[in-house]
Parts: sequence; C-alpha cells; structure tokens
Amino acid sequence: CERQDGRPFRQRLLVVANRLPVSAVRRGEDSWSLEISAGGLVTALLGVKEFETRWIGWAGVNVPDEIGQKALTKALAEKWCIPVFLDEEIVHQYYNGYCNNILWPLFHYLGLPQEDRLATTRSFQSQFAAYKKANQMFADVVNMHYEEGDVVWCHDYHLMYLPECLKNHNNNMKVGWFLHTPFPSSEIHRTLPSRSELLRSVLAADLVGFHTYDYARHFVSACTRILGIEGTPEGVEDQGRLTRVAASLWFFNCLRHQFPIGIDSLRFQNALLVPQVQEHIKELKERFSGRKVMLGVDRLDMIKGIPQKILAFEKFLEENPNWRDKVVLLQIAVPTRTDVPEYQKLTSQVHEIVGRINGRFGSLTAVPIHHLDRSLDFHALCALYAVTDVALVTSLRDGMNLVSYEFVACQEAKKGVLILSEFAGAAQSLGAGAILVNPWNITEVAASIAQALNMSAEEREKRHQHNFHHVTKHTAQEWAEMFVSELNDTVVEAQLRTSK
Ligand code: ADQ
Repeated sequence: CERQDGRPFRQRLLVVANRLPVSAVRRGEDSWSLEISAGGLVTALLGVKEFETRWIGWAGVNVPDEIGQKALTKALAEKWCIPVFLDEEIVHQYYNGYCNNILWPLFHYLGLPQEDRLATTRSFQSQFAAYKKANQMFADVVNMHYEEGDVVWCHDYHLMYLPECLKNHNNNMKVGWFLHTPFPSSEIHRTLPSRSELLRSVLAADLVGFHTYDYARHFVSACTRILGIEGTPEGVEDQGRLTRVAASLWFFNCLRHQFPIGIDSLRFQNALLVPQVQEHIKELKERFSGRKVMLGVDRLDMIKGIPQKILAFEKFLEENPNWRDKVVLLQIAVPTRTDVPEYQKLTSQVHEIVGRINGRFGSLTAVPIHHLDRSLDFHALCALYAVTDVALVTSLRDGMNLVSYEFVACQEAKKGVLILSEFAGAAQSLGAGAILVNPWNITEVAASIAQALNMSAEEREKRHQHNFHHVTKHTAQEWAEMFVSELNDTVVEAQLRTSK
C-alpha cells in the first residue's frame, strides 16, 4: 500500500469486490498462508498505485471459529485487505447459486437455468435472499472501515445490491460501481425475476461504469423499459437524482467519459528482462524449435469458448496438412468453480476433444495440442506470451478480456498475431490490430489461423504497433484514476445541483 516514490497518496479508496486479491490457505489453528489469485479484476486493480487502497472482500474460505477469523484478519491486514466472513450456506446460495448459476450465465447470454425460470421457485427466491444478505454483510464491513472523504468502489455482478445498502446507511458516501462482465441486452435482462430490484439498487450509486458503450446502452435501455426511467446524455435521472452512466470505450471521442481499463503493461515488459524469464524463453524456443507456437490462456469457463477454439484448430489441421508438424497449440486453462457440475462437464469435454485430436494428428514424438489445467506463475506466463506466434482468444462473450492485452504487452520482439473474438469487449480497443472472428463459426476461425500463420512481417508489425500503442497508453492505473476522478466530480456536481 505504500507509495514507492514517497509522495503522499491522493485519497483513500475502498475497493469492494467479492473476492480478495489473495486466496487464504489454513496452515494451523492460528496460521494462514496467502497466495495471489488469478483473474481479470485482480490484474486490473494491481496496477492501481495513486490511492491508499483497502481491499474488502471474501477470502474464499469458510472460517467458522473465532481464533481462525482473528488470525486471518491479522494476516490480511498486512496486505491491506479486510475480510468479509461468509458461512458455507451463504456461499452456496449467494456465490455458487445466485452469482454463478444465475447472473454470470445470464449476463453472458447463456440464459437462466431451466428450473429457475419461474420467479416463484423456491431455489430462486432463497438464492436471491442470500444474495441480498451477503451484500448487506459486505456493506456492514465497509461501514465499519469507512472514513469521511473515502471513495467506495464496488465491483461486479456479485455486488449489485451493495450501492443501495451503502447509501441507505450514509447518503453522503461517494459510491461507484463497475461491471466487469457484459451488461446484456435489456431483452435478456428482463427475463431475470429480480430485474427491477437489482437495477434500482445499482442506480443508488453516484457513478456506474461499464467496459463498452454497448453495455452502458443496454443498461440505460433496461432502466427505461423495466423501470420506466428515461436515460439522459449523462446517465439515468429519476425524480431529480442523476446516476451518471459511463463506459470505458466510446465510439465517439467523448473524453469526459473515457476510462479504458487496461493492465500494468510495464510490469509485463519489465518481467521479460528478468534473467529467469529469459532463460525460460530460451528453453521454450528450443523445445518448440521448427514449430509455430499458438497460445490460449483462459479460466476454464464456458464463456471462454475453449472447445470451439480447439475444434477450430482441428479443422485447420484437417484442411492444411502441410502445417501438421509445424505448429503446436498450447492451451493453459486455470480451473475455476470446480464444484459446479457444468464446469466439471466442460473439463471432461475439453479433455476428450484434446485427446481425440492428439490421437488423430499426433506422432510418437510430438502432439499438436498441449493442454494444461492449471494456473501458471507470472514469470512463466510472460515467457509463454513472448514466444507465441499466434494468440487465440475466442470468448463466446467476455466483458473485456485482459489476456489479449497481456499478450500484446509481451510481443515487442516477436510481433505475433492476435486472433480475437468479436464478442470480447477488447474487440473494440484491439480490433484494428487483431484478426476479429465469430468464435461460433469454426470454419472462419480455422481460416483466420491460416491467415495469421501466413501473415507477412510488415503486416504483423503494423497490426502489433496499433495494439501495443493502446495497451501501453491505457493502463490499469489510468483507468482507476479516471474512474475515481469522474466519481469525485459527479458527487461535487450533484451537491451543486441540490444547493441551487
Ligand atoms: P476474467 O474472466 O478473469 O475477468 P480476463 O480479463 O481474461 O478474464 O483475465 C484473466 C486473468 O487471469 C489474466 O490476468 C490472466 O493472466 C489470468 N489467467 C488466466 N488463466 C491463467 C492461467 N492459466 N495461469 C495464470 N494466470 C491466468 C473478468 C471479465 C473480463 C474482464 C476482467 C477485467 O470476465 O472480461 O476483462 O474481469 O475487467
């Protein structure tokens, strides 16, 4: 939390997210070890350096006893983290149930689970009740640590009920909310039984942020169609109270509203200079010498389109026999939500397809696909990005997708090609440099693999420069600073309006 350059922090920032940026593992009755966790939100917020930041969230473990809770609170305090303790039942209903089984698939256009389609089903109602209860528990912890002048920044679909809980307690609190997933078309959102309550609660925030203009537009339409509140050029205004709605990426050069999310690109560029990483790069180059390297790095989630990606690679091998022993696909998939049956099914499906393709096109000495079900450490990941010729990001829907940014940041030497789904928010920032594809169209993705592998050095250079410029200019730090400064301005303007 300390600034390395000794300058004072600008402001205190309370970041509230479902998960803390670390996972806790219990080593004894009162001892814990903490490990940084993989994920887009963590990556983005690690770049935030201007604020005295406290992170409030769940540590990902059930700690029923007081001794354990005290010890964990102390260990987390050293990392400027504050835990919210959720018991197993709440986690089951709120996190596995309402967040991951209802909101996550719905916001990614996968619909509601069949058995929950009716608002009257008991499971839906109890899950929503648990969601509200959990959000109130987060609010209680925020209230306990809040100091006047702090900015409270709530994150993601897990905490849509939080802005209202916070404002009910203290209407002067500066509250912002940012959604990391897509916000779906209002026609999709309106299928959600708790649609109005969630929208109203989000509107209690002073500033609401989305990755792209489309998501912001969908949100405003949902407010109009479901709540009957008209949008204004600034956001949504209800009975004289304005909630400003803004998006990271706008088509128009409307600077007031821009805060593009990004990564800490220098962290990646600097990592490539570390001797251990250079050694690893050398080893990988030797290991795959004579073959082009294609790379996929994803959480193992249905929205990431991993089976579609692998099937497209199979089609490419089928149609391009001359490439069969000259290319390798490395797919690194970190398992998530492993206790959910759909995710277990996805893992088996991916293993089955990879096995079939390796059996079909492999030889005694080489296989076309290396699939790893695990998280890689930061340095290993950077080395992989650096040796990659073609990165494949084929999300079926993705709020933004920061893997595409990380790949570009590590490609100054190689100038590899990015194949990117048009359904990832990143298509709007990196689209001009990437080859955009519809991930559902296996034939099109297979053709884009051929295009990428055969691309001239000049074209690769041109495309890379476009993307590299964006990734190094629009960093995570800039994103956070702009969001918080927009939030401060919004609150000041609101105060001026009411005092008139
Ligand atoms: P995620 O769905 O987690 O984030 P993404 O933006 O791609 O998706 O970020 C994934 C992060 O996890 C990256 O930093 C990546 O390096 C890391 N990661 C993934 N697989 C890994 C592996 N096998 N080993 C190590 N690290 C791995 C959500 C939304 C996104 C949005 C972000 C930020 O779903 O659309 O871009 O939040 O807003």
